[in-house]
Amino acid sequence: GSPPALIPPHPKVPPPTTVIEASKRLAAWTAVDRHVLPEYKVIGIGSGSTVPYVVERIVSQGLARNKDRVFIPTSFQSKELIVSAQLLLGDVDQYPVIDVTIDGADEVDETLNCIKGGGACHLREKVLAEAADTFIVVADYRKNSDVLGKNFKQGVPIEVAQFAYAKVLQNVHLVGSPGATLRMAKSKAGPVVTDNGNFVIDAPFPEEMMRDPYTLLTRIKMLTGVVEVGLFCHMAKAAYFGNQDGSVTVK
Ligand code: ABF
Repeated sequence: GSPPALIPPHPKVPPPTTVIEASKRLAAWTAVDRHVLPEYKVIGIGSGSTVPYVVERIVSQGLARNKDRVFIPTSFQSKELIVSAQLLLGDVDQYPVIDVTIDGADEVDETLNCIKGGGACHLREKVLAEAADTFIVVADYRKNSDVLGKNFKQGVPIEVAQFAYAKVLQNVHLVGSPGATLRMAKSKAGPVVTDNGNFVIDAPFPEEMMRDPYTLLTRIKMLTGVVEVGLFCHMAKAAYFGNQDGSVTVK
């Protein structure tokens, strides 16, 4: 494809708190300005620490004022975000066709394949990405990569049915990730449980396998007990990365 374009600094983004926060905000604001069109009525809102800036820009652009415009969350966190910004909340079962979904990512490669699920929300995120006419990724510069797994080392997030986790773990080892582990809560009190009541396995794969994420995705998804894989292949239409110098890279 064509080389990533560099957009000049956004004229209206307020001064940064930290460089990373500023770069997240830059990406989010630029994506909202370009992709949340006034005629759009159904907007998917992703999860993670970049997405609050998406909502911030939606509000500051007055895009929340239209009472016909509904916002669909990808997680408990994004539902809270929508509600606290006083946006109209909807669900994907009411609105299975979404105009645009904007979401974060853990890493994005040269052809817009993504690792997602570091926040354990990738099942709903993928449903909303797929339901959207346009799926847009926003992130800071650390997520911009050439090969998945180079920056995000903890592995491919795999959501699994609780009772099946040990068998899936064994099979993920056989697929090529001997280092795969069940994700534990930070408190170490037990496994992380997703919004859907499932567990998450983190599976690092060798670079040669990560160079073909679609094949890897299909192999993992075939394993019985797997609910969804945090590899998003051929889904994103564009990705925006805020840079340290205040510019935005778009791929
Ligand atoms: C969600 O939040 C996830 O798919 C991904 O794990 C994470 C990215 O978060 P952040 O914007 O905080 O980097 O989008």
